[in-house]
Amino acid sequence: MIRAFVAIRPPGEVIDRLVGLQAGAPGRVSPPENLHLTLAFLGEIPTRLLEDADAALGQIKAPGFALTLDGVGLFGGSKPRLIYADVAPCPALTALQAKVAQAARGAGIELEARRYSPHITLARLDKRGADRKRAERFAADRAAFLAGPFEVTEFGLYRSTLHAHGPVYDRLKAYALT
Ligand code: 2AM
Repeated sequence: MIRAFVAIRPPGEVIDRLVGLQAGAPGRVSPPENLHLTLAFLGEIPTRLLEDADAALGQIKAPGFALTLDGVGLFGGSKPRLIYADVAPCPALTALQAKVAQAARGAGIELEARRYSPHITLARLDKRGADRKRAERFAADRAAFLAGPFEVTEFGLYRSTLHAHGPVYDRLKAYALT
């Protein structure tokens, strides 16, 4: 079984901006190599299904597009569990995500039903909500964060390996947007 997801990796200068943005964040900050924008989380799937997903993802025809990161948000309501960099509305991203989801489902992968909410995870928080005050201040103080626009020219299929020190992500495949 392989834990896999499909994602966009921002270019180096945007990663640098995100690393700067993370300074002072509460919780477990994502290391620079883990920063990405998920398009679909495929879950723990057998190798055969991963191969089918790869074939379907390889068939996707979609143009490249410009993406802008805009602001900082929290997921989890009164017990925030995650701090993220938000993504400015981008119809081309929405269209690509729909194609990726369709490809994955077509390959027989069950995706979560919840609505797609594009974000880049900056830090994961204490589950009991202990970081709430700091997280809220952190996000509010950085509401004006802006990075990009940057060109998205490809997306990738990634493996996630869970370790005690956090997940390690490896890109297995890249797909060009043309
Ligand atoms: P997150 O950063 O918001 O947690 C690899 O785990 C990627 O898939 C992460 O970007 C993660 O999003 C995303 N993902 C979406 N649903 C997930 C789930 N149920 N479990 C783990 N990761 C998930």
